[in-house]
Amino acid sequence: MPAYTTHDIRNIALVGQTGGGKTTLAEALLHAAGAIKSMGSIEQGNTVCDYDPQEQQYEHSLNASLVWLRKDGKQVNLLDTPGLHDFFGRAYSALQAVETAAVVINAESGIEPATQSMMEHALEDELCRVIIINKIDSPTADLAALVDDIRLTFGDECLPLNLPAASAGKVVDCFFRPEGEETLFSSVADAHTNIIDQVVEMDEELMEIYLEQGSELEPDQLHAPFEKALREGHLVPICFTSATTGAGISELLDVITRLMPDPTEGNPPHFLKCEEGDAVPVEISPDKEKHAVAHVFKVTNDPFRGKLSLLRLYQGSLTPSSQLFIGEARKPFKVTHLLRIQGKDQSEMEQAVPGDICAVARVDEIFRDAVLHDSHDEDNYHLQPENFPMPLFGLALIPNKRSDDQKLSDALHKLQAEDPCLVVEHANQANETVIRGLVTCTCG
Ligand SMILES: Nc1nc2c(ncn2[C@@H]2O[C@H](COP(=O)(O)OP(=O)(O)O)[C@@H](O)[C@H]2O)c(=O)[nH]1
Ligand SMILES: [Mg+2]
Repeated sequence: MPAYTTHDIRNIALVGQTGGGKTTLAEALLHAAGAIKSMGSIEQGNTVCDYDPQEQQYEHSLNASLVWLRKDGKQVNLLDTPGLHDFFGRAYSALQAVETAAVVINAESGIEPATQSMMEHALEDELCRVIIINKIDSPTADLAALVDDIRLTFGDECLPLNLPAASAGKVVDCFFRPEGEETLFSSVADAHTNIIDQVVEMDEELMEIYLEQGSELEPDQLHAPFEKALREGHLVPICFTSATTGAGISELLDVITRLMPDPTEGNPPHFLKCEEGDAVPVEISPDKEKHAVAHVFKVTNDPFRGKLSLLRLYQGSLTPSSQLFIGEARKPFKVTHLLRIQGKDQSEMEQAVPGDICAVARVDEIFRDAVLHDSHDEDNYHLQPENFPMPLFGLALIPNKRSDDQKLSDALHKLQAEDPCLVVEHANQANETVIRGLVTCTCG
């Protein structure tokens, strides 16, 4: 049995412009929680998330990576996503698996195109959102102006949960224990009042208590309205961090474990039963006694380790002996290797509970976006289609040797299976293979 329940799980995707510090932030969170002994860096090419040799060579994330940590009994599953526009499909796929999108903004460069896309996309997907302003150690960052800019661009519901301290190097909590030190701008008392005012608007009874009691509400009294405010987009908390100095990292871990939704919270996933041209919404609940229903949000093909399928379990439990159908297939496969993923490392799991993110190895028939289930009652179930950006650029490929045709075709189909925004076509007239992607360098 796992040492945690569905209520203990927090699923978070780190999204945003490349260079904002998402991969370093994941590393810092793992380190702070004791999941890794020392912190790797992008420059040394030894982070847990960017383990692919190409990622290390380019010093950019190219794939969504799954890592996990345990803090105060909570199981935090983090998906670090690529911020390059070329790989938005991979970032959007990761958003399908989580309750919370953590949009990372680079304090040096402010709001960038990917910030905008990810904020909008997460809202469309009805996810809870939190903004992380990273690189607060930068001497060129104007943090007060950035907060104003964020509120102007994304609305007044964006409110700081903590603030950078006047003496750089740490942040001051404005929510749990708002007795504070001097801050770089604004004040702890103002930030505290603004957050509480925003949260109590979700609950009339609490509003009355608040008006009688003043601002002495306990964080526990605020949990339900806080979660509702996140779910309804009425509140987008802002947290400050420096992934390299460690400022704000333990505070961010607290925010994740104490305030972010568990899989029974947040907005429920939209599953559809698609039959004879009709798509009817169906309810899925994070109940471990019900039939298992999982969605495959990522597949990778490793030449040595074979196919790895990352899945989010929405209902029921999984064990290595579970027998699962892939989509509408009549014959099930046996899970055998149910895996927990830590970057490139894998460890066997005895059981997955509803809401957890895990992986299944070496099942060639699984494809990205497949629904895996253990009863024919859930045949024809699909997760509502994601609004992926359309591929815009095309590149014709001709192998050097005609005899390499098959090799090229196999490699491209594997790539296509991994990236929802990559399309491989055969142009019959010209007898050419054409790949289409989001920008030219995807195809280069
Ligand atoms: N000064 C500073 N540099 C950072 C911080 N976080 C990340 N970096 C650096 O910013 C660069 C991009 O970081 P990375 O984690 O790859 O960003 P990602 O593209 O969002 O994943 C790397 O050189 C990091 O060392 C930070 O908090 N402060
Ligand atoms: Mg990265």
